[in-house]
Amino acid sequence: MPDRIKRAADMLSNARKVTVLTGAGISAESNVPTFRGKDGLWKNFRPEDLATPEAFKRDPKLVWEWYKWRRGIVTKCRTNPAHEVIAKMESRFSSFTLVTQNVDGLHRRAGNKNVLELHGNLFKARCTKEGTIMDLDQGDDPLPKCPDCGALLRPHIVWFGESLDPEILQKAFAASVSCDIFLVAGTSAIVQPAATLPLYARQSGAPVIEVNLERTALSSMVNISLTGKAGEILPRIWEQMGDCE
Ligand code: BV8
Repeated sequence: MPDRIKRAADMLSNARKVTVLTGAGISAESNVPTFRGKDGLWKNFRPEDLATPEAFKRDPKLVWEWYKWRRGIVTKCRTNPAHEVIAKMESRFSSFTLVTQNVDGLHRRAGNKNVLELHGNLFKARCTKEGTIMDLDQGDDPLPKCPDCGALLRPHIVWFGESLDPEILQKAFAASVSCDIFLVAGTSAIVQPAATLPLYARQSGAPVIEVNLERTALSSMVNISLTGKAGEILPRIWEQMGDCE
């Protein structure tokens, strides 16, 4: 493992354009629940009941209540060393794109600016009539309404069966096919189209480095697979990159 960490650090040290894809595992050490692990959200909740447009149509109060509960968890969380290294990377490379499937906003809290949030953001809402995206202040309202037109708001989250924002997805694809190195961390790489991004990078000639607690569907296709906690491995890579501060 120390050898592979050193190799990853050397590869990153020599890169100019870096793209990073993150998933729920990056926030696990901040105590934000993941989706598919032993204590993952999908062990206790059914995505069909909470994270589809049909679920929202059937029972918008229940869906809003679930997202409010998740916002409450995230509000109490702090960023962890994995978020902090990824934030420092943004100023280290001449071109850096962070693509995240996370909706918790912790990457921005850690200091990243160039973030493509593929699946939306827990702290934003969208007007169901006009599509306007806004910061969310739900308060005690079980069914928040648009301040402009009074229509029902919905969480600004990409649910299963919904298309991702084409502009954000296009930028994520472009950053994946044009980078020198692609780093993927804390994702089971199951949900599409996010899971395909590392494969696009690989096909375009960029080495892919994976950091995950366990092996994933991607592991056999990456150049370096590092198994362990992102909050421990990413700081070790950063330390070995040299001339970083
Ligand atoms: C779409 C709601 C067009 C938001 C989420 C092609 C093939 C098969 C299926 C499909 C396909 N294309 C589309 C689909 C369907 C579907 C899909 O991918 N299904 C999967 C399950 C097979 N995709 C879609 O519907 C997407 N839309 O493609 O539109 C379309 C439309 C109709 C029909 C066809 C196409 C929309 C996807 C939106 C997903 N929204 N959830 C919410 O409430 O938050 S997905 C949910 O999973 C989260 O958003 C999350 O971001 C995402 C990804 O999960 P991960 O982040 O990877 O988390 P997970 O728990 O799985 O894994 C955590 C990992 O961390 C683990 O590997 C663990 O080992 C690791 N870990 C844990 N701790 C640590 C760690 N690693 C390091 N350190 C640690 N400390």
